[in-house]
Amino acid sequence: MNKKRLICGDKVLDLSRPAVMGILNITPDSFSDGGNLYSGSSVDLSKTLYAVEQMLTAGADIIDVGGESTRPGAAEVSEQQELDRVLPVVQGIASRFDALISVDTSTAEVIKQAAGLGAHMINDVRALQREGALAAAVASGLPVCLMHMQNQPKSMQDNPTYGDVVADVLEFLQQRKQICLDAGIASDQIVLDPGFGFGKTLEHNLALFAALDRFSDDGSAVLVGVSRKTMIGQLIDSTLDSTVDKRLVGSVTMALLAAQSLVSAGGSIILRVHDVLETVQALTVWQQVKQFQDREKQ
Ligand code: YH5
Repeated sequence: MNKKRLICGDKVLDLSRPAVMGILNITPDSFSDGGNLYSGSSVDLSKTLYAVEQMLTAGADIIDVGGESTRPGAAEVSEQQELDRVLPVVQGIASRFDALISVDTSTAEVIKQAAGLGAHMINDVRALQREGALAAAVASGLPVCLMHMQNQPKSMQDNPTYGDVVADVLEFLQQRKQICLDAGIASDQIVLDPGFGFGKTLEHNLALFAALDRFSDDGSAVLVGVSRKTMIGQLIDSTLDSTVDKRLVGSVTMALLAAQSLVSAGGSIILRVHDVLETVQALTVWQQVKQFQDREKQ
């Protein structure tokens, strides 16, 4: 059963309505907001905390801190580099804000140390497949998001192929979920994510999007990350792949559609977005209209 909440250490994330996860990219080279939290070659903590404050004021429910760029073509970072980027930021947020912090990492040591500093959730684009990651997640006692990715960021967009993309991705996530259950993570602490843009063509992404409700069939909350991604550009203009800064309205539209499809299926959703204010505004308007409509129907 979907309990409609996650137990995140000393905090609870309410999933009885769509939750918004604001993206905090602590990488010098990230895809849409690369390096904007950097001064020279190191993370600028005061700029970063200001960005966090902005997202919280705009209504973010979670802040997702990531120190590895996973955009198509990106090279891997070393463990030490990731630790150096992520830990001071997790510590800074935890000590200054009453915020729910998620860590976007696949690295066991980052999971361990971030949890020790007060992180509340583990978001892993490699679904805890790296050496030691599963054990570190179990030991943290925190909820986990398992994402599907075909191949690795460096080459994932070269020629992605599937038999049946929805069946293949569902099967992978169910397998990974079972492994987490066997390792002792509770079912209602596991979030599933089809991994939009991670080793997928536009066709693959659209097929997964149309089948979003199936990812919540077993009661799992679903995380959806489409914000500013290539698929939005392709949908807006298939010849030009409109540039990243023109993808705001498309991103918000897609977030709202994802929320609608999961909510009407009785599921829970976390939306991972760059544009927190705009996404929260769309969700709020929708919810108020829906409340009124539901009342009229009684
Ligand atoms: C996600 O979807 N994404 S970071 C591919 C792109 C553009 C942007 C051009 N972490 C997700 O934002 N975690 C990232 O194609 C994530 N789900 C979860 N759970 C990469 C990113 C991006 C990727």
